[in-house]
Amino acid sequence: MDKSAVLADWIKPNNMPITSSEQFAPSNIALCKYWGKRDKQLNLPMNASLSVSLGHLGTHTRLVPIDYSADEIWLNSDRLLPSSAFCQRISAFLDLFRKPGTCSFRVTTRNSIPTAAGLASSASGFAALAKAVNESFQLELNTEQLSVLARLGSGSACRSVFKGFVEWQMGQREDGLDSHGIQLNAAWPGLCVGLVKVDASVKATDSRSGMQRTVETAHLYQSWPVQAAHDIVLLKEAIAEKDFAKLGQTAEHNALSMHATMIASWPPLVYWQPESLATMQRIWKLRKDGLAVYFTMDAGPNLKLLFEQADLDAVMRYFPDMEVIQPFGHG
Ligand code: 2P0
Repeated sequence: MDKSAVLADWIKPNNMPITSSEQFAPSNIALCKYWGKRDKQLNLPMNASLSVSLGHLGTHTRLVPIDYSADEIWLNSDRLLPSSAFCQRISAFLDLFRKPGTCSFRVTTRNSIPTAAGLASSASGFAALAKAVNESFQLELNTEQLSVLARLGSGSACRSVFKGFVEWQMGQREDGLDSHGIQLNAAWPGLCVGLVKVDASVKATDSRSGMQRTVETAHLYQSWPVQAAHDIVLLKEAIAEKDFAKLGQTAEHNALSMHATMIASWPPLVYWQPESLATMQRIWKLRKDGLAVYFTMDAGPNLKLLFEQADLDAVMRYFPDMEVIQPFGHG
């Protein structure tokens, strides 16, 4: 099934943008990762995932209908070449909603994520764009439908439509209408996410092709959906019980298990740099010495530390350059 068929009921005939729109969506960090698709067209996942949204850090997107024959796309004050991969992805997404040749847009995208943090922005970017399209075309979609829309742009974007803790339910339907984020009714004031930059350069293998290679070549991958399903249960228990050790341990174990499947791919996918491993070893030593700090990692060499506000000063002593985010505010 293709994306247009999924959206057929939501898009009116002779669809035209009515207004401009400016929208924001937060970045998110997965505590149980999305890795592997059962449908590449629709970004339908092999497993459910669970994330925390990063408050005011994310993407602001402004969508303005224009008279020119091509889209004009800006990223952090730079106008991008229409042939760039970024522009092509955005224009292809907009093509889902407009009749060919009927309208173009100026899309202005500004990331409030510190560029040095090494955080991916496609999740917040497509979530903000989905919200802007919804307003501009007056589609009047509810939040779960918006999450479906965002997923069609980038899988993890379906979680960035929401604040706080978000579960991406994998769903069963072929059209994916049941595969979207839902917000958990829970908050954790004082929870801290520390961004430890190891290397901010563009990674060699993007997530999209990395996860495809893992699914196709890693025998170890067979155990991944089973572990992820179990980890979601543990994380929800940890959140309900405010059991930080359980949360940190489950998130770290989940991230390392995902990386194990990547390493077991062929050709091997190793996103770590020597400094990534050195940082992990420091964290394990700090934990052995009694400091409750854990980490998670995505498809790159940087680490995201998890700890509570009571330990903020202690963790900062060991990682003075770290950027700290408190998704739920102070404890
Ligand atoms: C996650 N990642 O759950 C995982 C962990 C990377 C590692 O979601 O192909 O950019 O657009 O659906 O969403 C990155 O994957 O991939 C990702 P597409 P996406 O955060």
